[in-house]
Formats: sequence, C-alpha cells, structure tokens
Amino acid sequence: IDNSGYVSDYELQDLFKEASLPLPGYKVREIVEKIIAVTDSNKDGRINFEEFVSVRRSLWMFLHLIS
Ligand SMILES: [Ca+2]
Repeated sequence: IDNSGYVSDYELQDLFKEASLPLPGYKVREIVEKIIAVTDSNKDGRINFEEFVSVRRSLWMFLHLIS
C-alpha cells in the first residue's frame, strides 16, 4: 500500500511474485487487470485497502483454480 491509500497494480504483481508462480509478466498483468475489474467494488478504477482484502481472497481462490 503506498501513500495514496490505494493498492497499485505493482503491489498486486508482488503478490504473484510471493506466490512464485511460473507465469510470464504479461500474463500476470492480464490477471491483475481482471482482478481489479472484478474487485473494484466502488468502480473508481483503483483498489483501496478494503478492496485489497477481498482481492487477496479472490486471488488465492484464483490461484487454486489455475494451478
Ligand atoms: Ca475502488
């Protein structure tokens, strides 16, 4: 989380790195964009901390689906 109080897509990509998935960067960005579209509940195009918590939850569900 940076100073803006929003979670950047870079931070979401870091989550993927932590999970050490063998995915190419472009694929991760694609997935991150989809996740943002799905979890941006107030539709401002950004992920705040509340949304980030649910992003993390859906991310892990997603990772289980593709692995
Ligand atoms: Ca939002």
